[in-house]
Amino acid sequence: MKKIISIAAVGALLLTLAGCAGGSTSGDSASGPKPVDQLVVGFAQVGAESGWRTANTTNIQDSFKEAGIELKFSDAQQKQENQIKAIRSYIQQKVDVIAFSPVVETGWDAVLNEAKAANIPVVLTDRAVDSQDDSLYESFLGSDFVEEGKKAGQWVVDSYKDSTTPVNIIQLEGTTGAAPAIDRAEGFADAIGSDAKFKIVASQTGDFTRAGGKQVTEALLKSNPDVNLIYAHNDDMALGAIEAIEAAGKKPGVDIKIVSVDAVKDGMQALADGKINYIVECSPLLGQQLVDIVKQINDGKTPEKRIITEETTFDQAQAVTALPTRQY
Ligand code: GZL
Repeated sequence: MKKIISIAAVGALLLTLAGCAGGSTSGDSASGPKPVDQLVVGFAQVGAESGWRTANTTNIQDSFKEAGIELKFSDAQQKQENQIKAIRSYIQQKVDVIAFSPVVETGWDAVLNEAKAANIPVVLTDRAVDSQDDSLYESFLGSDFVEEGKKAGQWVVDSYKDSTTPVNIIQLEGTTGAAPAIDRAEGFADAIGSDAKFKIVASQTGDFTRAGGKQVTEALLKSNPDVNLIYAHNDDMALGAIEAIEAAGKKPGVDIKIVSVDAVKDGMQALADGKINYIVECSPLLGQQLVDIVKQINDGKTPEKRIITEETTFDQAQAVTALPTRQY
């Protein structure tokens, strides 16, 4: 009888230890933090729709390589169902942390509850979700998009402060339902709402792509020939708009002013060349901060719930100065 009890006791001890080796890196597991070089992170990226996204992917992959942490990576081609599939795959693989940039704000509670049930912490990077349950993610790391829209709108208000005629604006929106699209529109409207001379005569999504920006601008210029300014939610759509404006025989930055967001290299070059008038920076360099959050979680620490990145703005002269040392 004694022999059976001792075998049962050893079995129970082994099960307890095995239980700590599951998907959790949280400090509450009896086994404590994992060695950093044994951590595995699953990252579900939006896609490769823009220069910003490419820079974001490169920076995250380089940061995890430098940290010696395995990064499983997936590109959802801007489709939510692909991101959800990738997250489920990471849950099956029992990764230690899942990180992703939600392509749109809604529709994540189910899969995030599956990650929670599997005791796998989730970190939101770049874009946010609209879930009411903020226990579904450890932290949000990214920009304040409303503030970015306000900065863009404030430049418009300042630039036209002496104008007494209407200022007709075309808005090129980002991906429908995406946090940056929703919030950049909100911030911009707040800023220009102070004066009725500013009129958004048309607003349409170009899906954050150069092709989308060109196609939408071509159509909207035909129906709004007296437009004064284009507000693009990202540089790629602004660059597409430049092509459409030039094809219409007008001078971008002069006949039709352009305000954009991101400050990626191609956008900064157009700004320096005078084809864009102002760019609000949105930094894609989130990799090191994401590595730090993963390490905090592994050490059983609680990261800040919302970590906002530092960003600035550029006019044409500042772009000329900044371009030579631009990282992305
Ligand atoms: C913003 C990011 C946006 C960029 C676009 O943080 O989500 O998506 O502004 C990118 O260039 O496509």
